Amino acid sequence: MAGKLIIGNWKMNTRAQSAQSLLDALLADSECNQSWVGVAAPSVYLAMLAQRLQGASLQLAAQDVSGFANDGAYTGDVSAAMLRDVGCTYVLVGHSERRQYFAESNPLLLAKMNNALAAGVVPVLCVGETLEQREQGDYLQVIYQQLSILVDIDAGDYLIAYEPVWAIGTGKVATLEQIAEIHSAIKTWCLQNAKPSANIRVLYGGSVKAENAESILKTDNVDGALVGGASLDAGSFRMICQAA
Ligand code: G2H
Repeated sequence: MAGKLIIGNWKMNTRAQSAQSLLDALLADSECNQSWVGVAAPSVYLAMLAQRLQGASLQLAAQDVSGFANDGAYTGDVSAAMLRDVGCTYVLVGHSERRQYFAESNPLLLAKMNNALAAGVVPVLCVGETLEQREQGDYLQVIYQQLSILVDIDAGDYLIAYEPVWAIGTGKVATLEQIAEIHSAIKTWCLQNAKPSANIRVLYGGSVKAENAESILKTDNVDGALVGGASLDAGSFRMICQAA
């Protein structure tokens, strides 16, 4: 069933061989080889995987993009134009692991969003609170502060992913009430503050698995899922896609 978007985030996993095998398994599966399914692969493998995706419905995504120029002296960076060049449809921006380990903050993330939009790659802005922030009760303010960069985006099609940091790779999943509350709050905030207010889509991420995908995807205002660990197993990912 179309309508929900499922993006697998392989993070820093796979090797050339296993990435190709995993992609081949997804391509051979009609639940996964759909236009509303994507995989965010390590950047070093994107071009190789793009070759295999020719003529397929499955979409290619990147996990990060440069906030600098499209070309130039930025050693190690990969530009939005390069991602577009190899056929990426989506790029994750501001995943909590980037915020935590690479100190990515709003000004850089705004530049990344704008670069992706200008290159024709749809950015997926990831937001979410830590356990400490949730326990302190100010989690909505944390999320609004992360969303605030959207005020400076004039136009373009982007997605938002709500990923509570305490639920990422931990096996802890936010309750359906918690997910519904935050997704609704994000959409309300966007309608009131962001310019491209039409059709804001919010994905949920954080220990999404075959067992919980259906209930999460049926929750109000959940427009899809960003799937980490479970996307590395074709069988599990298939069941999540099936629930979409
Ligand atoms: C959150 C998610 C995918 P996991 O990072 O982005 O990972 O499903 O392993 O919690």
